[in-house]
Amino acid sequence: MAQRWTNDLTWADVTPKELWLNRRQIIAGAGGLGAMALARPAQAQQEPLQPNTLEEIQGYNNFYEFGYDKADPARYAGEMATQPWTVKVDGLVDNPGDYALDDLLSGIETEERIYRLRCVEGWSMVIPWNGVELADVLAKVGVQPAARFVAFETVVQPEVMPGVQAGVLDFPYVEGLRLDEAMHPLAILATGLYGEPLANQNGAPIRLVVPWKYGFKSIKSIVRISLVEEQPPATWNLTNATEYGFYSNVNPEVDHPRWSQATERRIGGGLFSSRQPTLMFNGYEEVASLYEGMDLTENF
Ligand SMILES: Nc1nc2c(c(=O)[nH]1)N[C@H]1C(S)=C(S)[C@@H](COP(=O)(O)O)O[C@H]1N2
Ligand SMILES: [Mo]
Repeated sequence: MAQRWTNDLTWADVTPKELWLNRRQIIAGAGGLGAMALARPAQAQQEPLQPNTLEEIQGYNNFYEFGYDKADPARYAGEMATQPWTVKVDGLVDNPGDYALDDLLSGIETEERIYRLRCVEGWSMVIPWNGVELADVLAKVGVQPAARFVAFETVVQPEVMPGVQAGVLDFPYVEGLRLDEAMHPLAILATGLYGEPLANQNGAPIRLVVPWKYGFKSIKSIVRISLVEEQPPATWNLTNATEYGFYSNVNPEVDHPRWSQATERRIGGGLFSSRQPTLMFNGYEEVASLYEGMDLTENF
C-alpha cells in the first residue's frame, strides 16, 4: 500500500528537509526577501506548502492530559512513560489481544506522509509524519463483518498528567471513526515525524492522523483499539455536542458556533504569516465519496 495521493505533499514539492529543520537560522543568515521567496514555491489554493519546523511541531500542541496551554504538552509530556507500550485490540476482531507495539506493527511498511493538520480552533500546520496505514493494522487484526466503527482510547497516567489531575476533560480521551473512514488509505497511525520517533507531546509512541478531519479526531498515545457495532463516544463530542460533531470533517462552509471556519492561521508563517483559505476536507477531496448522500451541515 505505497500509493501516493494527489494531496499527499512530497519532499519534491517542498524545500529540502534540512532547510526547514533550520529555517529560522537560514532565514536569519540569508537576511533577504529574495532568499525567502526562493524557498517558498507557489501553490494554487493555499500557501505556504512547506512543513513546519520541528520546533513548531513540538512546541505548539494540544494534549489536554497535560493542560490546555499550547506550551503545556512540551513542558510536561516528557514525564509520560512510553516503554514498554501495549495496545489492547478488542471487540469484533479475529485476533484480539494485548499487543506489544512492535508486534502490532511488525511486517507493515512505514511510510512518510506530509499532511496538513487543521485544528478546529482555526490554526494549521504541515507535518511530515512517519507511520503505517490504519487499514493495514486493521487487516492484521482481522475485522469481523459485524464491525461498523473503530474506537480509540488514550493512555491515562494521572501522576504525570496535570490536566488529568485538574479534570479539564473527562479522561481517558476517546475518539472514533466509521469503519470505511478508518480503512481509507489517507488514515494513518503515526509513530514518528521528520524521521524521528514521535515526541511525547505529539502523541508518542503511536497516534492517529486523519488529515481531512479537525485535529481533535487524531487521538494521541493510543492504548486501545476496539472494533464495534455502534458509533463510539468521542471526547469533544461528549463535552459539547453542539460545537463538535462526531464526523468533524474540515469544512469551510460550516462555522463553529463561536467562530468562522472559512480561514485558518498557519503556525510559523513568520514574515509571510497570513490567513489561508480553509479547504473542503482540508484539501483531501478524495475522501468525498465516503460522505455521498450525507448532509454535511447536519452531520458536521
Ligand atoms: N489524547 C489526546 N489526543 C489529542 C488531543 C488531546 O488533547 N488529547 N488534542 C487533539 C487536538 S485538538 C489536536 S489539534 C491535535 C494536535 O496534535 P499535535 O499537538 O501533534 O499537533 O491532537 C489531537 N489529539
Ligand atoms: Mo485541535
